[in-house]
Amino acid sequence: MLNEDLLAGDRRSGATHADDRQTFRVPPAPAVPPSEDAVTLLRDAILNKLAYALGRTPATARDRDWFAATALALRDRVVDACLASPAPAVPNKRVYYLSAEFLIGRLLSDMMGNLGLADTARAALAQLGVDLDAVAGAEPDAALGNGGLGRLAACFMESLASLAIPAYGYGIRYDHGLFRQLIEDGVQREVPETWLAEGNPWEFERPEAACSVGFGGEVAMTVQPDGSIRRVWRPAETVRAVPHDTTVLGWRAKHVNVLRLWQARAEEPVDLGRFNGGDHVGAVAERSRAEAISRVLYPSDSTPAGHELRLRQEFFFTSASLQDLVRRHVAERGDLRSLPDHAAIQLNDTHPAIAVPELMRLLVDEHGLSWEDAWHVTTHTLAYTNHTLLPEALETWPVELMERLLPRHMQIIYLINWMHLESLSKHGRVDAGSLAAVSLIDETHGKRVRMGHLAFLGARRVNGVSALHTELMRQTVFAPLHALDTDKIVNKTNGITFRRWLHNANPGLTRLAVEAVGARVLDDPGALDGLAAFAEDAGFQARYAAVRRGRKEALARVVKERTGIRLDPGALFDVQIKRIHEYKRQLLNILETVALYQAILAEPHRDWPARVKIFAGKAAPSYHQAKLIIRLASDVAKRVNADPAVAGRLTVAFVPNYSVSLAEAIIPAADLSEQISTAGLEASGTGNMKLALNGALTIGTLDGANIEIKEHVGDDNIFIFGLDAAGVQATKAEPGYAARAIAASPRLKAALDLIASGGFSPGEPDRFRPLLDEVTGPDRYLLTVDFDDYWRAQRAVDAAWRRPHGWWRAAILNTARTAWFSSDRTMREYAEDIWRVRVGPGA
Ligand code: 26W
Repeated sequence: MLNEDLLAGDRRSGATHADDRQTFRVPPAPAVPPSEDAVTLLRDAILNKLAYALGRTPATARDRDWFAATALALRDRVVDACLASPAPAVPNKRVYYLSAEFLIGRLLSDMMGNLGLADTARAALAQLGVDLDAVAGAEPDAALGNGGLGRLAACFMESLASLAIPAYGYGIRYDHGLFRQLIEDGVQREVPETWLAEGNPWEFERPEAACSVGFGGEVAMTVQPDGSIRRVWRPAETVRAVPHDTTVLGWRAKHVNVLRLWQARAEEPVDLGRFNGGDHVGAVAERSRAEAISRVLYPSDSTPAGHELRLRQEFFFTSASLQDLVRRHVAERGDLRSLPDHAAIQLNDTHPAIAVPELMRLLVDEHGLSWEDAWHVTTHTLAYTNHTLLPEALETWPVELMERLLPRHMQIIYLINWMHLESLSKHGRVDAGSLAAVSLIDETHGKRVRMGHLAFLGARRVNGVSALHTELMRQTVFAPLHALDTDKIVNKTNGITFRRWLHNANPGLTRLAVEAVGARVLDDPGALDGLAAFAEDAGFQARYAAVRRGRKEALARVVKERTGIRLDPGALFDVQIKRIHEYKRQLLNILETVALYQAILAEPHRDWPARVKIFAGKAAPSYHQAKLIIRLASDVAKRVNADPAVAGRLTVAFVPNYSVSLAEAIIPAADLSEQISTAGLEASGTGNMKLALNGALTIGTLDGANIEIKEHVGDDNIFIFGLDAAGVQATKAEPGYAARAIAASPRLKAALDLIASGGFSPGEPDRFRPLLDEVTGPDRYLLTVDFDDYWRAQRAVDAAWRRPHGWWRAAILNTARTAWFSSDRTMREYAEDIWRVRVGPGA
């Protein structure tokens, strides 16, 4: 078995093979068909794994077995790439990306693609009578995340490896990822997800690198020989953190990083004292309590659960990760005061914000640094990314809970806060009243620790994820802190990895791009702009449209299978795929669907273009309004799809169990991308980028990264509507806006009335009352105010769709002009401005 160090490029006994390694290089992906030898070699390796690692024969092997055998054979190649890497054993600086979520999805095509072995693997399996697509379909999604934040972390990991930036991802190895969504009579039901049920061929368990994480207990004071006082935390309980490493392979296998996910285990599997005393159940109770920490992902990305278990999860992975990187630094460099020169730690939102006091504790209590030195190290090593300004999503923890679970950390937080407030009042920079706004403790709802403020103070840089979001951070939630340090907040607009979201998800479009602008587009997404020259070319347009058509036919098969609904691939595919949330306004889209349905019924002889409305997304299990939105979408689908009067013109489908894999099927098939959040509320969005790259036109508000997408694709190639962020603010200051907007829009009123009269819930007119009460009452998300302009923009879409030449021109220009949204660009910016780490060779 390989040891940790080999894979991590972290070989302590270092120099022995360094020279050999320099001479090895994994060849780039072949542009020519795979050689017979390569196919035979891989075929035999797969057969070997099937027999000796899985104990199966080809005759009895299921797709899942072929998947595991193929993954294991490819994993060997990744290890070879790692051994052949020219990267130094001890890089000058490493990036550590701490995230409670990594929404990875499947890894097979990612690994094959980056190894350049996709065609070889297909041919190797074909020789065994096995279909690669069936094998790939047998891989479960690693759904260790809720949505945007988790998927972003996964894209970043892939880009870091592709740029050869030495990096570790650190997170939690949840036994159960995001729940599986069933839709029964329009109602979401959650079923546990079991991605590990048949093992995980990609990971290496590393028991030898485990460490212990403490909880509870008390803080003792000891007097040192020199008379100084040292505080020592004596936890009441410790939990074992066992790392599981997954290799993260960069494009063309040039570099390999590690994603290290921690699993919680009891220190002792059974309490022998209790066991021998006859208490057999009690003897294992501790074990369940410890192991609960990595049992399941919290399924909400809108409101913090506030449970003690969640705080235990956050501290568990943060502490284990910091202990791990501190140990590595001490082994390699000795003195922890040089940590900022060799490590950059990125906090993905506030979930790992407890890193601020934990790093201080490790440095001061465990390694004997002075408070001043430790604070310097901490604030020059940590950086923090904010992903949301929604007030209900900002994390705070009750002081009482923190004191009980993490007593030493609470002391450190108080001390950081005291020094922070002291220095401000000493310099006369803020009056006593404003101190409350910058304090780490919020005293307005009981005493609570503000995790965003804590992360802000502990970080050298704080970033937002789109230009607008960063500006709003400065003006709203972080305004008081920003005023104290105006250089700290910077923008880093999100990105997506093109390997997954273009090359692997849309091989047809990728081939077309390679033919049109050359193979260098595979290495340099900037080359996509060469497609602009073909935007008007009728022949090219026809081929681009044919690729889309193929993907729409494939999606239609998936939708038929999952919902029974038949989609016409010739229709405009209008998609809204994302978590269900009121601010994302799926309800606005449904209202427009109802209004369109009514309009077609009212004017059946107009030439309505055929449109298919596709929805997919999960609602947090306790988010009742979101679940009701799913129900309404399903109920509208039921009536509309059954009504012969609109057949062939309007079809509605809610596709269950949205996931990374389903996104990979929907995105290349989309004609229209719905990005219609209330302006100012979507921090960035990344689905918007994936859809635009694949040539869907956006209908959207001036929110998040939509604004930057518009700047890149041009005003003529996007449909913008609605209030901007300033308009939203102004409108909210004038109560009664909803009633006025409804009175001014007979179309909106009719749609609301049809829902309220039970038009989609026969015999139960009150079914959607809570949604209607929100929209007609407070309308916090301004659906009523934006409705008419949204309707107008949708009719502009209809008009554009009727002119295919113009439509395909715009689609091609979207693909050509979205290269900037590559997460390689985002990672380069982090590397330069935040981490100050060198981008590796060849990148
Ligand atoms: C504690 C509950 C909770 C959990 C997760 C609150 C908030 C979150 C995340 C911060 C929500 C999230 O995923 N935000 C999304 O982050 C994406 C990546 O930056 C952005 O593209 C999305 O706009 C943003 O909603």
